[in-house]
Amino acid sequence: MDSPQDSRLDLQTAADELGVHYQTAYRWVRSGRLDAEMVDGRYLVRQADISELDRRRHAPATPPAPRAVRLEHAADRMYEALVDGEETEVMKIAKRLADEGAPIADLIQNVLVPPLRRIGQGWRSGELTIWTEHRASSIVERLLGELAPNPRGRRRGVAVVAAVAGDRHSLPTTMAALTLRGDHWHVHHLGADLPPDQISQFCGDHDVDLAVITVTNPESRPLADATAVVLRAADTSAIVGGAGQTLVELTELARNAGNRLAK
Ligand code: B12
Repeated sequence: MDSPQDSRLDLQTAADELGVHYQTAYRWVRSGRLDAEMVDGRYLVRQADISELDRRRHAPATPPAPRAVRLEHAADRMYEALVDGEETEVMKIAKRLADEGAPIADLIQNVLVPPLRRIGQGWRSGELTIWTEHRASSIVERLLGELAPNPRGRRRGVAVVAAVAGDRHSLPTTMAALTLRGDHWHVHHLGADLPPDQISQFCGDHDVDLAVITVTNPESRPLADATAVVLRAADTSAIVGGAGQTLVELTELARNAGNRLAK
């Protein structure tokens, strides 16, 4: 004899037990969510399958993974997508996090920086080709363009972001520019490889409150520091920083400079 769990019920009775409309139970059968057997033109469902589905429907939802773990996981997927040149996937990963409310600086720092550093290491060791790095960098460039924030409200002041002549790493200047924009600065993003006299001239002509000079190529550090000295002498606040430092540090340094200006 069948045990009660083996007994089979028609679909209407199964729907009643599950507390759903017949059509819903029918859709679940069609989609494979509920096992059923067709006998003489009728669906029959095992009591055990009804109980199991009922249990799953009422089980507490799995708690979402802590944020840091989710970002780390996203960074791993981002690395794979960048190395494979899967631009659609890159956009999907980043936009999903942005839609969930991840601040731009967090997204860059936790989801884009780790893969780029890994790509830099792979390129250096010969594990990755130069074109893999170039393709990944181009994708990141386009992604950052899509993510550019434009928050409402009063601006803290006018900032310029640039890297000096000899430093061709423009991506970190974009990261800095977006971070400051997200933190309510009005930002002129001048990019990389800029002669220092051009930076000074721009600051003089545009009433700039703060110049941020990003350094990624260590050989450019002396010129970046010298440029900052010239800017400060002309009464423009200037901060120099980059490789190995974070966007949180940048935000704090910029805010401190802004507070000094306000006094
Ligand atoms: C992409 C890339 C390139 C691209 C740049 C494309 C572009 N459009 O930007 C190209 C191909 C042009 C390039 C060229 C070179 N590169 Co390159 N590059 C990289 C790579 C992979 C990513 C750069 C990046 O986007 N960094 C941003 C993130 C990932 O790094 P980060 O340090 O955390 O950056 C943060 C700070 O900059 C901060 N920040 C920005 N502004 C400010 C300001 C302040 C005040 C503060 C506090 C913080 C801050 O924001 C970022 C995020 O937090 C790096 C790897 C790496 N580790 O960075 C190599 C890397 C920087 N490159 C390197 C090298 C050697 C070169 C070349 C010399 C190679 C060559 N033989 O030609 C040339 C130099 C060209 C030049 N004259 O500048 C080395 C530098 C080694 C070193 N000595 O430190 C690295 C580290 C790769 C490696 N592992 O060897 N590169």
